[in-house]
Amino acid sequence: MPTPRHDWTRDDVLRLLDLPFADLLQQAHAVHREHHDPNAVQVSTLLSIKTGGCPEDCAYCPQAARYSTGVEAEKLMTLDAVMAKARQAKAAGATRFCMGAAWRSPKDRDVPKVAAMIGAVKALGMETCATLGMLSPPQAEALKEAGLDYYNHNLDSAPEFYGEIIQTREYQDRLDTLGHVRDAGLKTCCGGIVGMGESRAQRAGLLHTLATLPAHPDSVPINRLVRVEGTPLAETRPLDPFEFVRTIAVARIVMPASMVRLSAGRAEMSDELQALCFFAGANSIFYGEKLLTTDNPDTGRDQALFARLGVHAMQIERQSTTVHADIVEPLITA
Ligand code: SAM
Ligand code: DTB
Ligand code: SF4
Repeated sequence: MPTPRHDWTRDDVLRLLDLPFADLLQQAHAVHREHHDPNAVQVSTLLSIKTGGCPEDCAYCPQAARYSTGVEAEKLMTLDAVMAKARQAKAAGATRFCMGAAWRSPKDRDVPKVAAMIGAVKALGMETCATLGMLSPPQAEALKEAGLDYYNHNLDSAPEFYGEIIQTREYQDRLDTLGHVRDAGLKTCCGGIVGMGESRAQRAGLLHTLATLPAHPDSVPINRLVRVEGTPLAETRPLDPFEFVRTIAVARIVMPASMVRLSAGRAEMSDELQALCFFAGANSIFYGEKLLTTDNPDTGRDQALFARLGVHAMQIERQSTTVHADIVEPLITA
């Protein structure tokens, strides 16, 4: 298997996005087959452990306190409540449980509480992921110590488009947190959102930044903007679905060994569009009726889609500290 390149130029990435659709998909699918089982999809369930009331101004986000979106601010969930949701997710066939909090960054006093959740979810035999905002190096280390496998922290957009979307923290803050996460030995989950009104060149800018990080993210979530009423992006013109598929395909080509996650926005996608995304190289999804606060397809629809496509859920096999996600089994019916 060829070693992934880290020297992509922005022009290389834009040239890929500009290819005729069939040429791009053929290339992306060939890369996909070279590095992954094309019929296996990793399945994670998300839970919002701390919802709403966020001080940040991310223009897409229903959880920002400053927008009237109908999302009420809640306290951090209890360990028992989180465990009940994790058990449910496991029974439904998810192998990774991802806990999200509407924080700019966690307070030090919150870290032991989240660490307890991570330890308990891990003890169920699931992989763990968290997305809690910016982390200091000691916070990243404490989460690793608790048994965290992945940390999700997105770049969200190209550097030059970022200022149109978020003003309460800098692009560099995100790069710094990703560095702390890598230094702590955590796996990185890092991607962005498309369909926020950016240009194709700006989508190339996002993909180029991701593909030239010091290490390719282990997991690359590509979110299609979920337009939430009350947010500044509520009326944004929906992205051409083919442009979304192109973004997935180029992510696959430039980060060939990474998992590419067909992330937010699936509730509004047809089965055919999702199948095209899998063909283009997407090999993980969020599974379960809710993302954090917005809808995701129900589990029955996903199980039926997997069956129709002959797709299997990736299972995890634990050997000491190394996790191999290479055994495939059918998605378990709840
Ligand atoms: N507060 C933490 C942070 O921002 O890092 C963690 C949770 S935050 C909701 C995680 C990610 O969800 C964001 O970086 C963004 O990429 C994605 N997201 C939030 N709202 C979205 C929306 N309306 N559509 C698509 N993706 C969204
Ligand atoms: C990611 O890239 N997408 C997920 C996860 N990481 C945390 C979140 C999507 C959130 C969509 C809006 C919501 O449900 O609130
Ligand atoms: Fe807060 Fe995260 Fe939403 Fe931004 S994306 S407003 S940081 S919850």
